[in-house]
Amino acid sequence: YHDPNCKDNRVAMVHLFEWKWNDIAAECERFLAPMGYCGVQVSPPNEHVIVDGYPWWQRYQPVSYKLESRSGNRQEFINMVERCNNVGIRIYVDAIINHMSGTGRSGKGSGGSDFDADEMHFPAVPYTIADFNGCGGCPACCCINSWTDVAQVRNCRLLGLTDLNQALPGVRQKIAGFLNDLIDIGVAGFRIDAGKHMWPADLKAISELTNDLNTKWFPAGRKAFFFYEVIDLAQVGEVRAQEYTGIGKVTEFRYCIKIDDVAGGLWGIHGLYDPGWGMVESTDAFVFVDNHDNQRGHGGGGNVVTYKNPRKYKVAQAVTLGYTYGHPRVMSSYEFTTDGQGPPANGDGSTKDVVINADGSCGNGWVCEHRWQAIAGMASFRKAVANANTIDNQRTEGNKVAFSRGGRGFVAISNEGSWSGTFQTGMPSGRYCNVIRGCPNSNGGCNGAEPVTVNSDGTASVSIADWDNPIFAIHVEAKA
Ligand code: ARE
Ligand code: CA
Repeated sequence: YHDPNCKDNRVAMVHLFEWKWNDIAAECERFLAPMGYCGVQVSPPNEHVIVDGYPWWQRYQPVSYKLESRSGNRQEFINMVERCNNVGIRIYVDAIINHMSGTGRSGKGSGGSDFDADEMHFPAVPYTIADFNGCGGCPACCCINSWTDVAQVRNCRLLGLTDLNQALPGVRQKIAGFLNDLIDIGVAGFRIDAGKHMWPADLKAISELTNDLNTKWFPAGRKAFFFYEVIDLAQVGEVRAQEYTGIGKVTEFRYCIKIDDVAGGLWGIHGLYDPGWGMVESTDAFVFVDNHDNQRGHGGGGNVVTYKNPRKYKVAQAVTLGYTYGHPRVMSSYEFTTDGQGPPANGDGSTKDVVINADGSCGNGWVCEHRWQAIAGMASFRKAVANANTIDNQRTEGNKVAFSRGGRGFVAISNEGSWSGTFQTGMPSGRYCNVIRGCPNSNGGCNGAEPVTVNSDGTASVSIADWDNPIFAIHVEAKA
């Protein structure tokens, strides 16, 4: 359950937040596979409520486990999983299994199913009131109003969302049935939403009911990857991220705060992983610079760097993808000005297509951070160094840092203007492309910059001069 099931040495995951299945399928083939990404976290694929104005968060209120959502229908989902797996890109589903829709909602979901949340009536699963937690032991609102009362956090309603009782065998079976449908289609794993709000023993029982991965793309006997969304900011009395490390990896939200600091002051890179603050060990940590919640002030927001600050964001991503701590996910956003704003939409509320401009950037309001050359280049770097778990030749000078990764890659980042000189890269001699500028091209050169020569003693002359892209990175899989 800890293994992301990547193809070859691929590592980086990208969250294509609110993308449609057809667009994701195309992106796997045209960009993610060649750039060395491992996989995609997709938005919740199941039927959800429809809220006026179509905010993105309507998809976090399930109506059923039918694969009919704003991103597309079941057949489109199946096609995406096939096309992505066929080029070695994995699909991870954002699974909402803590709850169904919020109270006060009823009518029809995105797949046309009837529901009535106040009656806890979700006939398309089916769930009835008996499948939900009652309000015993909860505050009068039946909701969570203390984040440090563990039983309340797990048994009462998060944001007023009707709370399933995962201790019941029937509920476990239905959730596992949903996960197994996705596994059989070919997904590689799950982000378990609101993991903090479910008991680890119940989650363990559910994961043990899941099938092995589809042998069309995975070796026999492989299990799905599980990573749990648990916001642990080390408050006294809060649920601890470590409660989940036995059943999968766990989101490390303290990393978002750390990386924001480090990207501003690179001298702090030694403290990126801070066990004294209770951060989980590297092999258990699922890390990201920002996520779909905290980039807009939801879910433990504040003090995170986002696409709105591009230079610092690239530095943060370069450290995240270049360093060794945790399993990394890259956020891919759409432009927004208000927190609830949904994805770019047509007049009828349907999600706009992702269009790709001639220069490789995205149009129609999609930000596509994962396509920024600095970030995509570092995704390819992470693949090249995947089996080199050491940091060598680290050199920190003021607000600048350089290090190599076991002879497979070398990175230098400057946060204080240009930095040039002779560096020990630890790499085999040869001609390499600075992947922050561009990839190798078919003429034996590099796009965007001249090749870099590493001498037989491992030294190279390195120069960082572009204020907006203050990073230099070479690796053994991008030779000129
Ligand atoms: C919406 C409305 C609410 C309304 C509700 C029900 O905004 O006003 O009450 O619907 O009708 C997302 C949005 C929510 C949205 C919800 C359902 O963020 O705004 O509610 O969808 O549509 C806690 C949880 C953590 C959770 C965050 C948001 O622990 O699991 O809150 N994050 C996940 C997802 C979210 C999603 C949900 C869960 C629900 O990533 O996108 O919500 O499926 C401290 C605590 C944290 C706490 C945090 C809240 O830091 O330690 O535990 O996070 O505060 O700020
Ligand atoms: Ca719960």
